[in-house]
Amino acid sequence: MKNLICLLLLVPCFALAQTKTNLNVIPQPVSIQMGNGQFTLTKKTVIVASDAEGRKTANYLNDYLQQTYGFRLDVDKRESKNYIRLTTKKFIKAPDKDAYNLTVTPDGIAILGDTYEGTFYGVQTLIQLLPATPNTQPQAPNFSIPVVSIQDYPRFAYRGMHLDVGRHFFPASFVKKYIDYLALHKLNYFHWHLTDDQGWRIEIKKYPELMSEAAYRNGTIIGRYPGTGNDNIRYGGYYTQDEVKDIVKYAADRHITVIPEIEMPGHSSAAIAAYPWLSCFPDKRTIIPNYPSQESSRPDVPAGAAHVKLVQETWGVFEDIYCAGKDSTFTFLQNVLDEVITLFPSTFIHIGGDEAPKTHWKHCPLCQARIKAEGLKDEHGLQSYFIQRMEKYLNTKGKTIIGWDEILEGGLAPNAVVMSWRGEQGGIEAAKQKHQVIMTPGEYVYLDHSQTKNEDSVTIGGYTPIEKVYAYEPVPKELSADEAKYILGAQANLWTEYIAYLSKVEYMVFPRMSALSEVLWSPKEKRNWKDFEQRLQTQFKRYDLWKANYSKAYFDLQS
Ligand code: TNX
Repeated sequence: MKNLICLLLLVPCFALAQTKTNLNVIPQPVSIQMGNGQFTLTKKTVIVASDAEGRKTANYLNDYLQQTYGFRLDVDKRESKNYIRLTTKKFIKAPDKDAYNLTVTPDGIAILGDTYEGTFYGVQTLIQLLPATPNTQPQAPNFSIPVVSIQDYPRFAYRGMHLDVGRHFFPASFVKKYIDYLALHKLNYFHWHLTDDQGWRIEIKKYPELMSEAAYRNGTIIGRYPGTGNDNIRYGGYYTQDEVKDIVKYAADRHITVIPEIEMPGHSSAAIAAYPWLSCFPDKRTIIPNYPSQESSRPDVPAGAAHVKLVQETWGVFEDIYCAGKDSTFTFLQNVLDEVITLFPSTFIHIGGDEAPKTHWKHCPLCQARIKAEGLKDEHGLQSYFIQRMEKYLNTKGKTIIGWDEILEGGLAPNAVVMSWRGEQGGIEAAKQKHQVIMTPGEYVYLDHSQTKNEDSVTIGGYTPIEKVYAYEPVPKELSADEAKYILGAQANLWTEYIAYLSKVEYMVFPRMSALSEVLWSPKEKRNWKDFEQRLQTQFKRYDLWKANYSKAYFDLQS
């Protein structure tokens, strides 16, 4: 019928069909032009890929087809009549290096990427043109894909997701699955939070007690105090360097950069438990008069006792941090980073910087001597000295540091990238100082917050429903066009105090990761909640297809 109308009106059907642009693709592409007719993908369809990298992408697609629908396609260098063609060739005028064009005609599907990343993102879009329901005929697939022409590229260069493996440990196989989810959402940075008060998670050969001591604690602590979880069991684990290399490669094959985070100077109880000399007060218990100790509220620690050196078994912010007065602290951290940087090709290395109480430094003679010798104003100046000293070291290795917005305290290290988490203010300030910024404001993109007011699983608090994530705008109005260029993009964080199991990770990130992907990829003017909501219905089916758990909070909100 439509064909007839096209003929009668003598207009190209491509043009006529342009109004129907909803293909249920998330994130929404830059431009979609629907055509007429369809391509049928069958067992006879051949993936045409002419070079080695193209064949890698073809294998990725085949692995997806195998896992999801139970079949693979032949891959060939030669042209075929019934094809999915993967080509990578510099565009004459590419809007972005990650740009791709995807063209479906009745004969086949052509994906053309400006770079291999672009081709890969084209394949991600193709994946979403495939059925969102299981394949009932694995031996004889018959998938209809509408004739369409898509031009697409991302809005932001940094599209990230974070995972805290310090509070709870997740096996390497799950980390890979998480990376797969990022790839399916066209995200390109995985921020791996590897060390915290409750566990050290990366093998460092020079310091074996990081593995034997710092990687384990007593009890899994789902609640706030020991006694509420599975107490007195040794809980923990770490990734061997071989596992880390394998994960980094797995991510690189999906065009995802893994950024390791080694926290300093705070959130360092686990390392201090293994090597107490990293603390300003290495004795098991240090009594400081009038010390406002948090831990004194714990039943097993007498009031006035500032610290018991242990891998923490409760959540929070702890006052015993790396000692900034001792050179041996810096030597330790440099040696740790020496091993870390051999494992991670990422230019960015995250060194934390958040939530570092200054109480110990205030009472530590060596820290006070350092403040004097370096002409620093106070302990905040010492924090800045700490970060700058580590930055200088990493710069000599060709690395750029990222730090949480507390690294603004006492002055930013010269080339530091700021991750703005306590709202957007830190990011705004950093951009004004011409520093690069990654936005991760808690209110919008902390996926440890609950997604419904009727949350029946335990969360850390906060209320961040999917609409809120979707409404997030990473470029603050306060910035001029020039300053806005310093906003590299944004990232959602998954802190795991109350997330101990794999299915809970999925429950917390889905569907909000899908909203994030559209915030980071799609043109601002294309963002439309009502339209997204429609496409989300298909995305829910895809989660089922991927056998991924997800929150049904969205449906509660509708009822
Ligand atoms: C703050 S965000 C932290 C984390 C917690 C998180 C809980 C940041 C840099 N620090 O240590 O896990 O809040 O939402």
